[in-house]
Amino acid sequence: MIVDILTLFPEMFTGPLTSSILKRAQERDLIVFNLFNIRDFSTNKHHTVDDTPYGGGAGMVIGPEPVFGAVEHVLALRGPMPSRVLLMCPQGRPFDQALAADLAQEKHLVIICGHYEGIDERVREQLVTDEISIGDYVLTGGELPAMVVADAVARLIPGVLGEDTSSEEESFSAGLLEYPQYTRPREYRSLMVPEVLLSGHHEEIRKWRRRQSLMRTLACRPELLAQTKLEPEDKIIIKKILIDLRGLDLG
Ligand code: 4GY
Repeated sequence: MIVDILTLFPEMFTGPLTSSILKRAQERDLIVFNLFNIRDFSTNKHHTVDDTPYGGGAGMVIGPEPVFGAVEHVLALRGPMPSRVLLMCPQGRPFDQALAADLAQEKHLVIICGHYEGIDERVREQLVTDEISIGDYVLTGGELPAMVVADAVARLIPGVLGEDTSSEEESFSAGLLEYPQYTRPREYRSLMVPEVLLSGHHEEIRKWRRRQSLMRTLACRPELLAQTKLEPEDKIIIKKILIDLRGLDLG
């Protein structure tokens, strides 16, 4: 996959793209990240990209000219391949794992990062295929959201997390919160690892983890259960959890 990122602050991406998993994915040619400075596509003599808003108001708006220039440049570079052009903005579609999985199927992504008060509306109308929001808060620019999307998408590309990730296990846990994880030592400051995990009884461990995932999801994010396709055994486990809770005495 090729990911072309259009930004006024390319240096913001250096850390995330040159560390850890994203670094290794690029070394293995599983993903290519290219950074383009929108300012390089300004054609005026001081290379400005923003201007005061028509109609008045505070702040500055990034004009259409350098953004059209940058997007048309990367689309021409990549030739006739299908591209998705993403704009990171609070009014976009809420980003979630399903959207990440959809984007991970693409050959070419372009991510436009706005800054200041916003971007000229004609960019949205003419160039953008997907407006995406990472959450209901306002940031100073689209750069951090672009990194969030790039990271979530990259780890879904086959080989990026290594060869031994089971997509069967992934789809089994899809839509549920993760179960608790432990490693050595078995006892730390008198805090014990749950006995079942030391037992070597693989079926018991699997059932314990499933129950933990369901309990966490019920407690922290019950709305996720409505969108999740549960296994037949899950309904039984949830009934048991609810029966156990009914007997819970808080004193
Ligand atoms: N939240 N999710 C977000 C954001 C900043 C002004 C347009 C968000 O995705 N993007 O807060 N973006 C704004 C700043 C220009 C982008």
